[in-house]
Amino acid sequence: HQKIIAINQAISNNEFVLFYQPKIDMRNKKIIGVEALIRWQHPQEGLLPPADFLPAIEKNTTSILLDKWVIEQAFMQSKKWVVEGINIPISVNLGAQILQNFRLIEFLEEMMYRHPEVSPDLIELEVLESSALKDMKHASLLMKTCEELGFRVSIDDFGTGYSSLEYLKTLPVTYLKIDQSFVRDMLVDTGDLAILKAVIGLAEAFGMQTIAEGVETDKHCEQLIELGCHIGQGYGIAKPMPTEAFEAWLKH
Ligand code: G
Ligand code: G
Ligand code: NA
Repeated sequence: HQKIIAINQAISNNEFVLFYQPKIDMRNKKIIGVEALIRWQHPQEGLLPPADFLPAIEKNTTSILLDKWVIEQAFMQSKKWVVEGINIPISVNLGAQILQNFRLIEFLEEMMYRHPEVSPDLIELEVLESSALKDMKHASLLMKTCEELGFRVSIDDFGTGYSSLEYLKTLPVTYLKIDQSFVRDMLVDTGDLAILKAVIGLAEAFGMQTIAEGVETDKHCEQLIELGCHIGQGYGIAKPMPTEAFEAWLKH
């Protein structure tokens, strides 16, 4: 409980920051998007990763506050980049609470109204397969409305949540992000390789693109391209970076 209070306080004190991790087309190394990943710049404990604070608020409305903060930051960052001629979509992660217990559409419409310079297709919403699954009917309706507003929607950590394929067929999803556990071991584990192939085939059949998470080596890149997954994200490409470091990375 103490932690939830501290996190609420930290939101008001502006102690959270976003790091940015590029997603590239591995065939030509061109950037196709960037994922915003939250960190807590704690005044005493230093820079804290999400694992240190998200679990405490996962089931609490504070997670909605934090996700709203992230979405608004993404709009503001996008506005700055658009002015500089950087038209790279920013993706944000949505927790289960904001999907289930919040008027997300009204909030997104408010963001569009307050930040008209930002085309909604520059904002991508990453929905965990496991949280979409909790109420597929609701999630699928929500995703459709987001897509109708012009946002991109992707399913995160795909392969870990046993999505109903029936629903997947009808979801307006741009990207399926393949969970890093399958990517990490694809070179040594034939089971993971088989899952990877199946997900890539499924995405193709449904007109979705795949993004491989956790790409750590050139060997992974080569094999993924061969399998038909062209977009990658991972430490082997670039780590999540603060804004200035990301902007410097872009120039190279
Ligand atoms: O950045 P890192 O690799 O430590 O992130 C760990 C996990 O935390 C990621 O899998 C991601 O889903 C989650 N996460 C990171 N940033 C956010 C955020 O802004 N909001 C939510 N809800 N989850 C996030
Ligand atoms: O689940 P999500 O897609 O949000 O994953 C993002 C998380 O994965 C972040 O915590 C990020 O730091 C981490 N991550 C990104 N690339 C790699 C990688 O190549 N290897 C590992 N182990 N973690 C990664
Ligand atoms: Na994500």
